[in-house]
Amino acid sequence: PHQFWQTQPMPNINEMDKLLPGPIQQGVLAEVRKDPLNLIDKFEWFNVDLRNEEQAQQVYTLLKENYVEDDDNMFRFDYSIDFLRWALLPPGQYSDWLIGVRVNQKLVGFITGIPVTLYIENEQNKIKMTEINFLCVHKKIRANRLAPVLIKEITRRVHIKNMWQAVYTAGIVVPTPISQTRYYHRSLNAKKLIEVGFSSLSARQTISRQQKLYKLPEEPKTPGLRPMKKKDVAQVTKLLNDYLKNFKLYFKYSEEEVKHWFLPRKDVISTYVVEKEQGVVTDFLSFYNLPSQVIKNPKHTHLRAAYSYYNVATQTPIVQLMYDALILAKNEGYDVFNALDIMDNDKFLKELMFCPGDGQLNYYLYNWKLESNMLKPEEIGIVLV
Ligand code: EN5
Repeated sequence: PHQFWQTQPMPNINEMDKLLPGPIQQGVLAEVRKDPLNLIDKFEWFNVDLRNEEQAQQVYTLLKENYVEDDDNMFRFDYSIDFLRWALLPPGQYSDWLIGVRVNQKLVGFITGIPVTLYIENEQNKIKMTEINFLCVHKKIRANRLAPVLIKEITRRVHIKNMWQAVYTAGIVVPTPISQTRYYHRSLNAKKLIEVGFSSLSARQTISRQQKLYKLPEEPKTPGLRPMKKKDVAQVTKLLNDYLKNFKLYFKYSEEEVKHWFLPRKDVISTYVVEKEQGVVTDFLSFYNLPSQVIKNPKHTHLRAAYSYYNVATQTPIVQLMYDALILAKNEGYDVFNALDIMDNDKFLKELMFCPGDGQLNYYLYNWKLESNMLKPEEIGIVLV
């Protein structure tokens, strides 16, 4: 098992305590291979330009048909092109960190990195690294062991930039997670969730009882709640960075980055701030739009899901703020609101009637040994999209 991961600088479950906290291997820039890894016949590397319409379309289609599914293969993520541009073209992005593999011009493999500054366990460990995402191999060539090659190639391109760590998440367990978190779901459209098989009715339940149970008011309750604008960037940056210091794993955001990650983009990211008195922002909430394709259903093709992103409550009670998030998401047409049990989410999940899902999300650090081998979900302060 794990033929590939055994060869990588990852803490091994059995020998965890022999390692010192910090980097597992010391990187040497001069030793980094200068040319791309070899690919088998007809396969070729290609740097994806997501600003190019045709290339964006190719990535979109590869992911739509071959990316992550739930355990029962009923739903598959359907990231939109605008979403991919948001997720993969942040400030400081490198043009050779969006890596494709083609066969006769057809895209069959993909992996991405974006630059991040991550704080690990304490303020001394501030590390510039990459956040890896969207590893995808076309279903028809899964036997070729292309995934390890994609991982090694992006690792090489990250090393060339003198960076030696990475952060990533996965639904599956490989050596070795630093935290295991769970998805929670809040029904917004009970009838549709049942029709597509996302939720099921227990013996004593009926659709109309569920609809009643999950009913929401028409308008949010918090006075001064409004969509975030450019003028809020400085205050949101401060609120966000101050809040994130409470966790053992968090990014530090520049104002440039907050502009990119939080300013509302239609059907991609929604951010609402609370402006209590004239000009003073005290709280904000945010969620991103990630629909899933419903794989086999006569009536519905898509499930519209909002995913909780970062929420900071300094004046408004967190339960009230997130209740408003549910109302806003419902009004924007979402069927379900999803959140992980990370950060302070535990403080609102039960009360707002989220239910645990059947999916886990494992967090990983590449080439880093933590002081405490495992972090609790509530110690995690980062959300990967
Ligand atoms: C990339 N860096 O499994 C990593 N979703 O619970 C991506 N379950 O939607 C990794 N199976 O439980 C992503 N409904 C890993 C997640 C992959 C997708 C996934 C799970 C998360 C999910 C749903 C549907 C299950 C369908 C059958 C689920 C039950 C809860 C229900 C919600 C509404 C109210 C009643 C209860």
